[in-house]
Amino acid sequence: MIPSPLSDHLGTGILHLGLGAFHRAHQAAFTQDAIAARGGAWGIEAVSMRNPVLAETLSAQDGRFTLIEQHSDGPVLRDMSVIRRATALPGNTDQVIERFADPGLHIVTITVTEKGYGADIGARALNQSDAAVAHDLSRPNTPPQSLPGLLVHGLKTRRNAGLGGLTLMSCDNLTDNGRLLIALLTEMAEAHGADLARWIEDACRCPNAMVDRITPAATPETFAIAKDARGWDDKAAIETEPFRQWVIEDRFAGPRPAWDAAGAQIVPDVAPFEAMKLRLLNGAHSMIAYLGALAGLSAVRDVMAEPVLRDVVRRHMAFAAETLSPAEGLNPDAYADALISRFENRAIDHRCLQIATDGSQKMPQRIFAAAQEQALAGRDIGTFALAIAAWIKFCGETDQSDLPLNDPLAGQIRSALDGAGSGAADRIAATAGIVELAGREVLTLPQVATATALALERLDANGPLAAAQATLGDHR
Ligand code: CS2
Repeated sequence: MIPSPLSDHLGTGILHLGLGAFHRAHQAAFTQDAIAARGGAWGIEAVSMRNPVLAETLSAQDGRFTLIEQHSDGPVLRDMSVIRRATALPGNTDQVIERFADPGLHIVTITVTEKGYGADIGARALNQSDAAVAHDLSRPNTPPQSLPGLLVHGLKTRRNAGLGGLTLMSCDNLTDNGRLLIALLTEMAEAHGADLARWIEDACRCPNAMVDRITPAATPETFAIAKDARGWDDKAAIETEPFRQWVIEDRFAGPRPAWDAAGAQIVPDVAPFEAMKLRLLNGAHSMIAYLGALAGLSAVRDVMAEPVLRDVVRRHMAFAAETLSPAEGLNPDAYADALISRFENRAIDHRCLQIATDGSQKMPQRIFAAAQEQALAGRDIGTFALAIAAWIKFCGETDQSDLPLNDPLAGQIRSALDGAGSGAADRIAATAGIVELAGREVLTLPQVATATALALERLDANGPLAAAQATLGDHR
């Protein structure tokens, strides 16, 4: 066990929204290391947006938890103490808003998943048909219900206290996440008055950030490892891989932890790193999740143990790499090889069904955008068609099984697929007709529609392994 190096009296300069597994394995670890290296009052107050259980658990443990890093030669355990306060948002909205008026607060970080922003990710604006967003826009003087609403209430409180602006950083897998966040904040702030919107634009900064660390949901095995090592029941323990990466745009409103001393890259432009991660790692993850689930395989590591699936995943990374603009310091081929090893890590039980959730929010930036660029440039869309077909088939099959489709557009997907004929082309056209699906236009491009129909027919007729084999045969 690596003991925590942090003092008991650490100020909380960071407010984090979205107290999930990823935050504890990624940002908490970088921040604890940054404080150990260079100091600073950078303790974290973490807010659980929906589920109060984890906030209660962490509070009962004084914010301490065990981070289990699964190296090839065995686990390394770390005593984490950087989270100084854990709060559940339900029932405590006023208290969280008040925190913004703390002069010691400089940074708000966010991991609420793709769907948590109340955004129309295609239009890069607030999603007006989201009930929480609509509420916050029409009744700005009542307690907020959406993330942008909450942030704007907090920022208004800060401005009214006469304090300077904040850095607000999205750490979710969305294209240009910082620019998206500032656009949502200013749009929401307009409902409170143009002066607040201008203050946010002038005083606050939203850097783009690429975050990476594969962190599955904890299992009973996770808790058993922690208990063995510590002798007490750590119900907030989490397992993760050794690898971690954080690339942050150098765009801060005020001070920041020395995250670079902990290995984070602070760069002028995050876009090339972000595109490589979204298209190679996350794109391949979604492909693995849908093919794996259709094949009855439980985890990423099981999919990687099937040679034909492993090969089609590596091939997909090569296709995805062709869509990247060359950038200094990036080597997509070496990155892809490293990803294969990370996905093969036998100690990481990363479930296909976990990654398969919220496909409508993930496919646009992981698969659709790259497929569209390739098709419009007249290039082969290769494995992209297989990934899209696997998602459509997964949605249809999940709908008919006991397992509910876990997606904010589940209702729309269900009615589109239920109303379509059983033929591959019909299901693709029905999916392309879901107006809320960002990037759906790609499915209407003739090259994409034809290749996806072929892949879907192969999945229907012979299953995922044979479909992967046939795709590989087409693209030697
Ligand atoms: C995964 C990501 O669940 C998913 O959709 O693709 O959470 C992935 O594990 C992380 O982005 C890795 O950094």
